[in-house]
Amino acid sequence: MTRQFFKITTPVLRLALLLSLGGFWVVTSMASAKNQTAESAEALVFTLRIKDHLFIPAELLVPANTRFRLRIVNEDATAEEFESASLNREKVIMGRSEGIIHLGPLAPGEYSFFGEFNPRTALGRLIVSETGHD
Ligand SMILES: [Cu+2]
Repeated sequence: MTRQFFKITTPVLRLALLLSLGGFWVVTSMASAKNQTAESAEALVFTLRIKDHLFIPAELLVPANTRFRLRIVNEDATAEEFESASLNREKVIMGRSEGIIHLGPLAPGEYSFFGEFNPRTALGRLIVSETGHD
């Protein structure tokens, strides 16, 4: 039901959505300018939920060329494994618990991931977008 919301096709809309979601990131990145400190990178967190063997949102917008943490909250009772060949990551998240994956800096593009324990339903991707640099 949130699918329409995340099916953003134009770069301008994607950028607008990214900026609205990443307001916190904008503040921290402006503060650190080009020499991003470990501290500001640690402050940037994006959350992905697992519910009914689906990733929510199925498309997650994140900034390019920036380190960030992907927090994965598994609301299902059963374990799931986040897996992505393009991100070179896999992590088991037990039922009703959460995990953190450190990612980036990533080049702009789309990086697919899936839940290895429910590969037909648990599908998603990171949309990595450039934002206007200073
Ligand atoms: Cu695996």
